[in-house]
Amino acid sequence: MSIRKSFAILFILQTFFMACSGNNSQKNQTGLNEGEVTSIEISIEGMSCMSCVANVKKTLTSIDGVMGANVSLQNKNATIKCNSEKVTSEQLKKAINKIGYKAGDIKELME
Ligand SMILES: [Cu+2]
Repeated sequence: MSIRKSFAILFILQTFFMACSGNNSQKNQTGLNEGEVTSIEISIEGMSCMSCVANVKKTLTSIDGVMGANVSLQNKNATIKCNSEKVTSEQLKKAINKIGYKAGDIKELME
């Protein structure tokens, strides 16, 4: 087999695998949309600037089961979209407290 040929095969395989993983993540997303998804609002004390906001957002979105987080400096809260089978609001609260802010009231938002 020539070197050129094996490169071509490698390229085809790579494209194939990339297409596969793309499909998988799409499947996962639709799976998550079929239920178990909740929106939670957690009040947060101690945020004073945009880097606090970014910090909280980064921490929340890195938690397994969290699909998205919107952190508001003005409202002193975070709106979190998550899979309730993977993550609890207590876990989210703990994560916020761990990085130096104070998580307070939790509100479950109706979709
Ligand atoms: Cu700050």
